[in-house]
Amino acid sequence: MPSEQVMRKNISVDELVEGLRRRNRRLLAKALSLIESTNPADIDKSQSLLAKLTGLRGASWRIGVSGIPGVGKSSFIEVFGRYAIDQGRRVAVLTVDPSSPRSGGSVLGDRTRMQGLARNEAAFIRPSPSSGNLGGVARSTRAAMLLCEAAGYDLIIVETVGVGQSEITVASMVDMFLALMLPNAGDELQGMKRGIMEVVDTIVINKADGDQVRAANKARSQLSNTLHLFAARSEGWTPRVLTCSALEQRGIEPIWQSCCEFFSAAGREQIIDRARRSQALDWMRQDVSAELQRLIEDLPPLRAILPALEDQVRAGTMDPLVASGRVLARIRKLLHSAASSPRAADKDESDPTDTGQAVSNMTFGKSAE
Ligand SMILES: Nc1nc2c(ncn2[C@@H]2O[C@H](COP(=O)(O)OP(=O)(O)OP(=O)(O)O)[C@@H](O)[C@H]2O)c(=O)[nH]1
Ligand SMILES: [Mg+2]
Repeated sequence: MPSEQVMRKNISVDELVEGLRRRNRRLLAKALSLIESTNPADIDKSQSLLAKLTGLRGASWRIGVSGIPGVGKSSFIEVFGRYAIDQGRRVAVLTVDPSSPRSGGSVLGDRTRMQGLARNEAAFIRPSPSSGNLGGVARSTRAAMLLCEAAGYDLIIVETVGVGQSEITVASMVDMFLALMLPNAGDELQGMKRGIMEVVDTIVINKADGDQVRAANKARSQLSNTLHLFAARSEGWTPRVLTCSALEQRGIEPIWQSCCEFFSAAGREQIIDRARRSQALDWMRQDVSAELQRLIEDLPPLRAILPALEDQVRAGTMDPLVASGRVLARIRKLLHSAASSPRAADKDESDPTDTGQAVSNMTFGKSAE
């Protein structure tokens, strides 16, 4: 939308920083749009915004909430978030949902399930950016956590749907990870992914109401026994299994107490701080690798050889390792010539015939046809 673009461009980074400091929700929303933007001008601006926020973050809890579709994540966050606000917290809810552009219905579903929070002055709800792969969504969610913290939110909840890689990604960006499960979870232990058991700090069995109470209690003891078989995710913390009903708003207090203990028990502060620093280093490295790959694939000499190599690998006429060897050899050559003389690299870039030649000499697999 052009009007949105123009408006965003007119707001300076300093105004955004000041807006966050003043806890202005409209400017927080603008800052979030800025960091989600892939427009090159916005990227420079969002970098300087993030740079200015370093050191401005207050103490916060970052909690991930995952679970299969329909387990009750949004309903739980609504009740849990309101409980947290009653304890004096300011709550930001972010969602990571890279599977598909979110339909209007889905966002609407979340809003109606988190109505109390959505209307509360002490809460801020931001759905996942509407497009992008998991890497891109995770990148902007990490930055979004920092913006929300700068705007005074001290409980950041990241909701993600528990299918595929997204829950592991979210686990790597929060301090504490909660997995919501259904009362029949105990029966499904066989099928339960090992991955999730290794990243949970607390399992919450939701929908422990009506005729499901007994099943939920049974699942609780089965899961508690199973959890012992896995290494704990967080140093000095033994994962727990609790039950609740988001619908009936029961069982929330013990979950809150468990969080308080997770964050406040002796020695936990240093452990969490260390974990955050190590996460920060991982983010930096991941960000560099992701961008590096894009930059390299965009270089004309690479663009000149990649499609042909990919075609041959797809057709089975070239071994994938031979193809990747060719690509890497070309990258090394480019890096070497760039390091010794930038002009040599330019020359290489402007010589597509050379690459074409190289490709036609590379038909290693042809003889096997
Ligand atoms: N009986 C019962 N139903 C619940 C409970 N919590 C949620 N539900 C219902 O379960 C359905 C799904 O709830 P949501 O909160 O939207 O679940 P979700 O996990 O956020 O779903 P997605 O965002 O689509 O992945 C809704 O119909 C809720 O009313 C609960 O504690 N007990
Ligand atoms: Mg939901």
